[in-house]
Amino acid sequence: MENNLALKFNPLKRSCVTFCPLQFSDEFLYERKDFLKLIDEGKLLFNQLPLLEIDGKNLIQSGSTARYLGRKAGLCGKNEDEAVQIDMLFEGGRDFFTPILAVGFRPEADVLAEVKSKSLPKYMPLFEKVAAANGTGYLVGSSMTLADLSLLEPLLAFVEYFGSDIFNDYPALKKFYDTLTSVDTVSAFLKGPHRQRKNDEKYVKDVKTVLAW
Ligand SMILES: N[C@@H](CCC(=O)N[C@@H](CS)C(=O)NCC(=O)O)C(=O)O
Repeated sequence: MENNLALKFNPLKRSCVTFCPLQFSDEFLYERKDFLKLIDEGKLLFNQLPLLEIDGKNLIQSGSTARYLGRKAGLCGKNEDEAVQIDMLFEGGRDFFTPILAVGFRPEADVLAEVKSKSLPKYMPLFEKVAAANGTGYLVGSSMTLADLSLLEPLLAFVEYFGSDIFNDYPALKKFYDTLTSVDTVSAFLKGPHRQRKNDEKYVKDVKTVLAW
């Protein structure tokens, strides 16, 4: 599949759909009028971003979108039991990730302090247990799934902000991180043009402009 995906992001720029091993192009919105145009065109069912244009469809809701791509890429499990396990972990990974997205919209130091004192102690031991019990370097089964991508996103962000000491008490998560970042598609993504960087002032300003916050 070649370049037949357009991801219209502005907020949620680190959404895990960008890890999907399919070719895509992404478009960012910088002006309010471009957001209103998408609404006028009837592309945004709930008048919200992100939007994925694929297969002649306009997909919204980041979770639905990720699952759609995940199914296409064979990342949603081999049977119903695996699928529901992957889905629960996928949602848990998103919950783990959400607080740090506030960086720049609230003072960075406050957000990071909260992540350190609340999110990390809550979720790291839980995901450590899952990764250790599975034992393969992945969360479910012995190859990459949507659950892994959902957890990798917050871990990448935490390593960026706090360094790899976050793994000091979590050997299975360290193995998970090393395994995932070595998967060819992930490694290529991390080095490639689609990888989004930390929120900066310009990004926060653009989001506020586009969404009229
Ligand atoms: N549940 C939705 C939430 C989408 C959402 O809240 N989008 C925000 C940007 S992060 C938005 O477009 N807000 C504009 C609005 O609600 O007017 C998803 O996961 O995609």
